[in-house]
Amino acid sequence: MVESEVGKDFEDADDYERFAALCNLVAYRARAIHVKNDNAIVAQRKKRVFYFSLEFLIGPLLENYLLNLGALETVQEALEEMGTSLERLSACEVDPGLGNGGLGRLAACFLDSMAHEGIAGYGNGMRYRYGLFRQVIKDGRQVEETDNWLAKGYPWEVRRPESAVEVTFGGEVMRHEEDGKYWFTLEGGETVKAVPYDIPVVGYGGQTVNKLRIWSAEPAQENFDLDAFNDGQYANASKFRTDVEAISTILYPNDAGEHGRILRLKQEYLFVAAGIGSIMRTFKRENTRADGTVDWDMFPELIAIHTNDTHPAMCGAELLRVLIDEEGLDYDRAWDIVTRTISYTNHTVLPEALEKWPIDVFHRLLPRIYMYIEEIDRRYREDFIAKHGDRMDLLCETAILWDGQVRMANLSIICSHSVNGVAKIHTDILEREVLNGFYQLDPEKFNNKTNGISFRRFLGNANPSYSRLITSAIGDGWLDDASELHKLSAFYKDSVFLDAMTDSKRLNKERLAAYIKKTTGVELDCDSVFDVQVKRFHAYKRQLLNIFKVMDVYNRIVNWGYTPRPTSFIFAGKAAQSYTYAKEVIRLINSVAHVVNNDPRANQIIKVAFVPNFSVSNAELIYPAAEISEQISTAGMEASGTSNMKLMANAAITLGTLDGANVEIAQLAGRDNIEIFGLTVDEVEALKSSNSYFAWDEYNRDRDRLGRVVDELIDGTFAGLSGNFNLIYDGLMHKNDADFVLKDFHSYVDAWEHLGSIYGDQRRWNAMALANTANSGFFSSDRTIREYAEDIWHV
Ligand code: H53
Repeated sequence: MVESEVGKDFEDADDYERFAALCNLVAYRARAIHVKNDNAIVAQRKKRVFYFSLEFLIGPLLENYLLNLGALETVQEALEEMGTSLERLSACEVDPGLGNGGLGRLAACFLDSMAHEGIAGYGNGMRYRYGLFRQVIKDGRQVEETDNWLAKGYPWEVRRPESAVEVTFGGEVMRHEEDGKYWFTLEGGETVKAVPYDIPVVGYGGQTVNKLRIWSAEPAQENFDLDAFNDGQYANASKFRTDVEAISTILYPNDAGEHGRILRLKQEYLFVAAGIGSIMRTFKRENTRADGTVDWDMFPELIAIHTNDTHPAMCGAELLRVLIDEEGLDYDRAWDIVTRTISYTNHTVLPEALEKWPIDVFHRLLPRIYMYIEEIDRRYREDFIAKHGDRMDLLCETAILWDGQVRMANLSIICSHSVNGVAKIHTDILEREVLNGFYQLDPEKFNNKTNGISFRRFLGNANPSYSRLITSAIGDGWLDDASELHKLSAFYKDSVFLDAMTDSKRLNKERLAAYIKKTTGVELDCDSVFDVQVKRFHAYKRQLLNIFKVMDVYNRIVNWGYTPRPTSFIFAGKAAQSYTYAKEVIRLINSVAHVVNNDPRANQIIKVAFVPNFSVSNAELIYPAAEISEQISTAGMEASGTSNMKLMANAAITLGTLDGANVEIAQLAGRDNIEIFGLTVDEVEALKSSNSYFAWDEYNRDRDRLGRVVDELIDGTFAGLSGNFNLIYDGLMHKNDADFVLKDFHSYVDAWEHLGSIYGDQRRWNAMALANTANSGFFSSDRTIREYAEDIWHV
């Protein structure tokens, strides 16, 4: 293979060439299965599911695909025999940063699970030229560097120029009339060619191979300006190209936050229009009758389109446009097809993440789509007034066009037959508050689908020593069906098993410690507790609360002779480039690390490490080594969280608030096996609505510990690396601590100390940790996908 791929002997090829040859071998096999699957889908008239998402954080694929194809060990052994190793070749694989965080990774886990469940499920996304920025830390600060993930090419993708779709922006809508009939066309505007790249998605068991299709924007025509070139204006000569390619150049680095740029709207329409264009082509090919007519009734029977957050909200309007303008269906028939085909998942309650676009911007960029949105909105209002004329309050909450803006969440909901949240408590909050208007009107539309994760990747691939231990005890059926992990409950009192857990964790801690030493220079003590918080930086996720705990513990060690359980506090995560507050928290953590790690009075007991550039690949090193899983968001704010599930599976004990999926983790693992603290959702809501919370009261109540930590933000204690932390101080003390960090501080530190007091009894600790793994199977994305398939997609 190496010979035919790179024209060299295996001996002469370098690691990357060997790696690429191995990928091609796997992809070759995968594509053969895919073609067989595709033929069967057509023959059996099987329904297809299209998962539209602006983010797919797929991670490195090689080891996962070898595991799924049942070839992992064989390949490992073969490579050893050839004088190299899988580990060595895998290290060559890029980690495509085509997503920001939870939402993008969830989409990737769903692809894996759809293939495992034998569903014909396809991802539809964007092929960003540059993925999410690479994070480096300089003087404690996050600095963003370009992620040129395609520099060496990407061995898994195949470019499919023959399947390109033309997409038009701008232009003018013209009305035509003949014989009492009228219709509209879009004239002029800028036409862009969306070119798809396909990446195989290999399901566990090797029976099903689906694909992820990502779109790249290219000029529809080569308009090279020869005159400009001859004039020496080289950049101008190919300006037509750079303008168009800008659409798929970058991933917006926002996670559950604002997306206010016009280019973002272009991205959203590009991948929606291209995806629907390509679905249409296939549908018509397979459903055109002998007389040339198309069997449109079959459309919702054979196709489900799922919209991940509001980013693909235009799916409804675009499908409507194609069915009416291009295929000549009447409005009512087309609308019925749209609403039976489309479904929507909401992933956040943060108001700033529910996208809104100014009508004038929208109208100018997408005039025909805007007309359809106007018509959807007009009919919605008409229907509403006929049915609930006395509830104008509900109409202003639920209409699409309001206050000069297009409300994308409302558009998504109105075009969908199903709306779901991503954890029980999140769906409750949607129904009770955020989307209550829609819920009152149509409660049946709402349902919950608690998120899940891929156990094969995040336990099987990521944690070989623990996986081997589990498999030796209960067999490897858990890879296929994670609920089999329940069988581990037979080992809660098995001292041999429990002691083996310590050995496995130790190996993983050493592996992580070596990585941290290499990337940060910080040396961790593998006898200390590994306390881990890894996720995006966001005020509501309260990394600040965690570092306040560290500052307090440090103060007490240095001043009061306190001896806590020795602990390594490990953080990782990126902040959106423009999110100054979150970036300040990163700087604070690094500044505290700088002081603590260099203070001989404390650094034998505690250390702080910030792992730079959190990504799928280093996440796979971090989860297996974790012992405490920090899930400490302000109650009501984290829709679900998924790192909580990955850490639970890897035998870390959750220290968390009753928020997101933590609530379900507590129920499943049992309250004795997880440490819950802090305000509940109801308490947060009560404090907010009564205006009875005052940050200064918390500060004054405890000047010795909490007050001191707050003061240290601005008194120079941690200013050594790059200055004080006035912005954070202001947020707490002058903006009244919107995330209740001070309020939850004491219950949080007490809860942490309680966990530390248990840790000394390793067998007790491991039994608790094992109860977590044993009860984590519910959080398999296979289960989540089965629920989507049954309740929403009907496949
Ligand atoms: O989606 C995850 C949730 C998590 C939530 C996250 C998310 C994004 O990553 C981006 C945008 C958005 O609206 C939500 O914050 O709680 O677990 C997957 O559902």
